[in-house]
Amino acid sequence: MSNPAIITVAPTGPIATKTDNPTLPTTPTEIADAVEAAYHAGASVAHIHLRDENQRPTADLTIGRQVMDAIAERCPILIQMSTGVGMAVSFEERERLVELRPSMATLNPCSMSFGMGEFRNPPAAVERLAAKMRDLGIQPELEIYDSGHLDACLRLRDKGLLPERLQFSIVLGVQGGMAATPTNLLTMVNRLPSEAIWQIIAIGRPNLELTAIGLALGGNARAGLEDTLYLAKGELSDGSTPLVERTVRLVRDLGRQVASVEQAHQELVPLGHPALS
Ligand code: KMH
Ligand code: ZN
Repeated sequence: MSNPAIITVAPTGPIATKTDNPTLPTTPTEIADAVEAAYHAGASVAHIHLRDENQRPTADLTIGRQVMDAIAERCPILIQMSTGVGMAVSFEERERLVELRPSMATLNPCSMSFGMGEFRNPPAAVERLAAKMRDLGIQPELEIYDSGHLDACLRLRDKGLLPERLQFSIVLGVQGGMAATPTNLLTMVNRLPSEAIWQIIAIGRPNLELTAIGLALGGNARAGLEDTLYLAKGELSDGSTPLVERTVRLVRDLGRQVASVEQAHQELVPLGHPALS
């Protein structure tokens, strides 16, 4: 029997606004409500981006604490804080977010073009953040948007900056990274270390097909408005919950189980971060 599928909800992201989808949660209360609904639908991890009062991405620690507290009041879901934050926020501000001690946080290993923007992750700064996460016992989720990003992660591991068992998000469909095709997904999955934990993040239109292929291959899955604003062509999703529910159906139709928070914690946070206690 295959491993239970861990579903991560990504309710906000760094780019969309309420103009793009009026149900996009941006305030701490809206984000926590969206996460709670996704938890009840089957998500066991919440990937969190923070926004200020003008909906702009922010690494403000007070807002971060408010969001984490509001989520913890509502449900025991694992929190994976985005250190990607948004293109206009400096790396120095972004990296401070790990001081909030989420169970997990993303680690973006390389700089790249990102649509018309520039996503800056200089090598020395990435090493510094990886070391900080290691020292704080925060599990990194490695976001790889191109095949060389995997090699960069393996070099970080060889320098002792990452845990032995690596956890990847294979991000497909960002303009500046790999295209969202089944061939690219298979190529990346075949190159991962055999014991690695992984999920696909498919941006935009191919989100459903590639999420289904990833689940069929034994990976985990991510769902939410960060990755696609639509449930079907021309049909905006009413928040992230319908996208999580769709992923739950895919998991079950494929004969797999949806991981509980406890199972996700056991799989993803091997050091036993005190987040659940
Ligand atoms: N929206 C993702 C493709 C992160 O969260 O660390 C990029 C991102 C990275 O937001
Ligand atoms: Zn993100």
